[in-house]
Amino acid sequence: MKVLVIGGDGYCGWATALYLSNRGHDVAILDSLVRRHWDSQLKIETLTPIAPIQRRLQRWYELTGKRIELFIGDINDYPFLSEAMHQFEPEAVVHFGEQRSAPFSMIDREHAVLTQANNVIGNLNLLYILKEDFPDCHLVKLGTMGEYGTPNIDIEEGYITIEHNGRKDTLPYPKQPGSFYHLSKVHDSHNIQFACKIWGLRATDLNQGIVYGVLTEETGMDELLVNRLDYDGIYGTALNRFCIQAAIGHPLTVYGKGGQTRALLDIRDTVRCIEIAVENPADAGEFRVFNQFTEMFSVADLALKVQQASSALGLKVEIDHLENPRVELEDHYFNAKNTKLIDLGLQPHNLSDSLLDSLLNFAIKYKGRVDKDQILPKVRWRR
Ligand code: NAD
Ligand code: USQ
Repeated sequence: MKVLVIGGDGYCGWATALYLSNRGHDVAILDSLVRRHWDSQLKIETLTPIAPIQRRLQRWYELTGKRIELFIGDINDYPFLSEAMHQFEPEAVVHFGEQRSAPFSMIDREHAVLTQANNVIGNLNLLYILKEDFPDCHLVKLGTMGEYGTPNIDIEEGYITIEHNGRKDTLPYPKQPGSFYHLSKVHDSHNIQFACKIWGLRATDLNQGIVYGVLTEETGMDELLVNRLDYDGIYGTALNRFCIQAAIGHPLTVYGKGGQTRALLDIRDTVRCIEIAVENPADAGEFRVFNQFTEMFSVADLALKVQQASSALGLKVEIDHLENPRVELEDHYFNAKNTKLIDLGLQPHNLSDSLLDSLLNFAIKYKGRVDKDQILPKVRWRR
């Protein structure tokens, strides 16, 4: 199939673009490269030295003979988006191209506005170009498990059947997100659902959990194909961050009690989930929602696992409980469903000692690039 990967220079998008290309799909990447720009503005860098996108794609071609077309530009620029879509004529668009850090969105007014404008308007432009000229193209949109928040009941996949005053209906699952970033995803979901209803578009909203790991078969083929791996207090996410902290002997930064439970998945499962969604499109008019994760862990559990795996490698690692910079429950019920992707064939890579071992060794390999000043969290949610 012809698949356009928006945000294909990023962590999930790069791994996905190569994976789909390797599996025989005709892939193009669209990216504004704004993430590289935000990194330099924030004076942060991925742990891994990532090559310029053109160099990455050239290397991919040299190694595999497969071409990935490249469109550099912003989906907020509608004429650019329209031209790229007309040039490539995709059958599916995978949309990763958003500002994805919760702390970034909570820095100040400018960053909250930037996040919501970039994400919500970009996604709305995409809905319009699909409606205008590609009504049959399947939109595969990356949402987040964080849209649901942490309700005291089981989390369903997108919808919940409710009985109220003797009547019954299946309604969108309530959303209680925890940052202006997570809120932008909720706004996107609403806009996509509305567009499917009024224009008959076909869309899959993938409520993805926290992604961990770095190596996929494709990105591990060559140093020039290496993926980004964020460890800083803005873009670094829980488990990846803990492994890099362990590698440099920094105490693991658990926020508060660490009882916060989250849904997680291996990056090798991210790419497979996208393939499953692309190869099994939603029906015309259908707004389909899958919860894209494989396991649930508390933050304290994750820290403990990293501590144990580190000790097996001879690293002595301490766990710190920092004052929580966020506003979130640290003790709560969390039980989310995730059967839809498994029913369609996902075979999860559960978090294992060997994965932790490989991630720790990967972090050790690049530890000389770590800027220790970027480890502690600097953004606070409270006034
Ligand atoms: P990333 O920051 O590594 O990549 C995002 C890419 O999108 C970047 O290359 C950036 O330049 C590009 N981009 C952003 N705005 C754009 C725009 N307006 N036009 C064109 N390109 C634009 O992020 P990631 O970790 O790969 O996340 C990808 C998607 O998956 C995001 O939507 C994120 O919300 C979602 N997600 C990520 C995780 C995770 O743990 N990383 C978990 C759940 C959901
Ligand atoms: N946390 C710590 N210590 C750290 C980092 C995080 O205790 O050093 C805690 C946070 O307080 C939070 C949890 O770990 O309770 C997860 O935080 P995170 O930074 O790993 O992930 P989050 O901010 O939720 O965002 C990440 C991605 C985002 C994606 C989301 C999926 O950046 O794009 O949408 O994971 S989910 O968490 O399911 O919403």
